[in-house]
Amino acid sequence: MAKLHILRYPDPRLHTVAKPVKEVDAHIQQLVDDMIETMHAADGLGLAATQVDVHERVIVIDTSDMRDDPRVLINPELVFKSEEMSFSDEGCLSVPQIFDKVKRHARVKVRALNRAGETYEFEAEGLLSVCVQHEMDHLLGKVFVEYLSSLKRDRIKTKMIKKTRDELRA
Ligand code: GNR
Ligand code: NI
Repeated sequence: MAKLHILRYPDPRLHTVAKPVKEVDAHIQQLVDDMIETMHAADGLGLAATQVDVHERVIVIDTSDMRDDPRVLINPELVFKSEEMSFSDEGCLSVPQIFDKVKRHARVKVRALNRAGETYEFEAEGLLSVCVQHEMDHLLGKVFVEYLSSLKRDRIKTKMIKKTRDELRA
């Protein structure tokens, strides 16, 4: 197991579009295990491979209270999106300490492959639904701040660049 480095916005690599996984082999399973370790160590609810600079369609999500029930979503597709939308506060491990409201489908149904390479489906609402949509955006190269006004986004960009520079100096 290994903890991976998480890219920070505005790193241009966060805008890479991920490719579908061709085969769920030992290499992908190792990536999944490392992503779960990285997500748990960072106290995140989810992590997309894009955030660790791997551009394949792999997501891990753990919204369980005990943080002991990680879901693995390989090549995820939304097979249903509710017309009803809802707003909730989002954050991102690639944009630390920034939280803002984003509008998402209230409910979604997801089809994906698990860590064993088997197809499964689940329905999500609430926080899990938000996380699924947030992580699937990452695989398309999209970060949640792109839903905010350009004024807010520019302020966040400046703040992140400064924060990263200060951390490197310290
Ligand atoms: O840890 C995370 N929390 C979170 C809170 C509200 C909506 C989405 C998220 S996902 C985020 C982890 C992350 O950056 N995943 O890409
Ligand atoms: Ni994120």
